[in-house]
Amino acid sequence: MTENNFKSGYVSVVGRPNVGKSTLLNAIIGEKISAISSKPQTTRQNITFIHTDDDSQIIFLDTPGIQRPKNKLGEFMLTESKESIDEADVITYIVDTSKKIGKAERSIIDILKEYKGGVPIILLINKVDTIKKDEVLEIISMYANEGIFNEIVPISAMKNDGVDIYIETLKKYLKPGPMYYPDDMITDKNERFIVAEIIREKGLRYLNEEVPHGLAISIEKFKKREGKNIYDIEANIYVERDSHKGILIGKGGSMLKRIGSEAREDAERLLDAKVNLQIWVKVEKNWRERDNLVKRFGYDK
Ligand SMILES: Nc1nc2c(ncn2[C@@H]2O[C@H](COP(=O)(O)OP(=O)(O)OP(=O)(O)O)[C@@H](O)[C@H]2O)c(=O)[nH]1
Ligand SMILES: [Mg+2]
Repeated sequence: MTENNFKSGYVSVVGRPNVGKSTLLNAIIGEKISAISSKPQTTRQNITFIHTDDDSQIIFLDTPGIQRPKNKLGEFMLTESKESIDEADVITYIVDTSKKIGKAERSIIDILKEYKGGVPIILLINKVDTIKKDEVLEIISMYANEGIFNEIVPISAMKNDGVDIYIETLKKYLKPGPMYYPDDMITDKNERFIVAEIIREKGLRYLNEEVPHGLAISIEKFKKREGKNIYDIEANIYVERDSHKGILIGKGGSMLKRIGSEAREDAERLLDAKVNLQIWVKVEKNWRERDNLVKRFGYDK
């Protein structure tokens, strides 16, 4: 492959909350970078995933699920998703296997119609592992009727099924371009960020209702011990209310212990080292409504 045939470009991956955007991108890169959970609104900011092979470099943006904002954090999240669409060379829009185009999906399609200035849009129908083949065909034709998708590809991000077909399809729409990042770089986020997301993900897994959505993680210390393969990490978990603090800590500290020990295991895998993780719980009343706090917790340009 000569330099001239090398292709590259930015690909924005958008969709409703919970359709599997982060699952797909983690699968493509083969590393757990983005948090994944069964609760909506897991991803809160754009995260770059870089996929480099012999003839291309694709720079994917994982984005927050598009929905109407309920607070300042929600406003930031929606801005992130929309900006990623603005910057994209190719848009990837992910939906799940719902048989009807609901209100939430309709509003995203409207946004895409509005933005479509010659930017190709690939539609991915995810989670096809949960339905039958003929149902997949029905869903494909339902979306084809919208008339804005250059390609429609059914996949299962969780089973890594159809993901290679998606990458090959995507390459057809990339233009010749340079290698923007070193070929061994897979994300623009550092280990500190990823560890914070690991902790938040465990919170999303084990806590319910509003509590997990009001978590913010701040890494206070992140240090490798001199001459040893051990990291000392200290984190604060912020909750929005005093009552949430008790829920997060749990009976006799059991909930916090569970979150901490699972987060430590994941962090050890990420860093390939032993991790000593200490977590404190703090309250910042209604921080998601407060501009300065939203920014302080990293939800800022
Ligand atoms: N059955 C099935 N489940 C999937 C698949 N892909 C993702 N999921 C599940 O769907 C849920 C949401 O996945 P995420 O990757 O966090 O979804 P997201 O679109 O990034 O969500 P937000 O960040 O909230 O916008 C998780 O429980 C995943 O395990 C799939 O191909 N099949
Ligand atoms: Mg996500």
